[in-house]
This record gives sequence, C-alpha cells and structure tokens, in this order.
Amino acid sequence: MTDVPMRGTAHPHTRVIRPSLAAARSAAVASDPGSPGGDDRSNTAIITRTKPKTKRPSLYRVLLLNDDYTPMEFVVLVVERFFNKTQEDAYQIMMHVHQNGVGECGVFTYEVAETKVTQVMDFARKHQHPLQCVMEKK
Ligand code: TYC
Repeated sequence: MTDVPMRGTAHPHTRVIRPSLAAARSAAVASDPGSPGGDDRSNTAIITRTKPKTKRPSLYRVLLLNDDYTPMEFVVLVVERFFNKTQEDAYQIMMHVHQNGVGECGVFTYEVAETKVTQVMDFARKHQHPLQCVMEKK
C-alpha cells in the first residue's frame, strides 16, 4: 500500500501521517476549518494513510550458554519449565548446548524474551549454578 496525497477525505482509517507538519500548515493558512489541513490557499497536500497500519514486532532468540558446572538434569528442567518443552525436546536442546556451546530455546517478542532470561538467571542463581541465558535480536 502506497501513501498518496489526498484532500479532505473522511475514511474511518484515514490519518494524517505527519501531524506536526499538518498542524503547522493548518495554522499558517488559517483557511476553511471544515477541510482537514485547510490546504487550499497554500497549494499543498496532506499525505494520508487509508489502510490501518500494523507493525510486526521485532523478534529475539533466547539462548542458553554452555558451562562446565551446571548439571545436565538442571538444564533439562530449565528448558522444560521456562520454555514449555517436552522432556525429550529439552534433552535435545541441552545436548546441543553442551556440544556446541550455545543453543536456542525459543523466539519471542522483546518483553517476553527479557522475562525468560530473567526467570532462568534467577532460577540458576537460586540453585547456585553458573548457567547463563541471553537474548539476541533475530
Ligand atoms: N556442560 C554441562 C555439563 O557437562 C551441561 C550443560 C549443558 C551446562 C547446557 C549448561 O547450557 C548448558 N554438566
């Protein structure tokens, strides 16, 4: 969908894209208040958008890092508990991290990923394991 210059249309989803510029023009020309943007006397157009704008959120991988001390069983428990994996999937993820140094437990929006990282780090600290969990933008 492209943004096209339009005059005073009243579609329910039509919005002025640059309201600050629109306001400045409107104030500068001080013309017909019934015409949005009041642009007739300045020969300018207000750019509007008709389609409701949706933006897909950025996604983040949550990763576990390998270390030499955290017990394998603990990592499996973490993956089951915080990433809702079956014991079989959790074991595969744990082994991938153990063998490769790092592995993905899931992909989430920013706030969910941040919450997972905090939950895992707090749980590991509470049990005195050095397990590290991080997030990275996809
Ligand atoms: N390397 C650990 C061990 O041999 C197991 C482990 C796996 C630790 C995954 C952390 O993220 C991790 N006990």
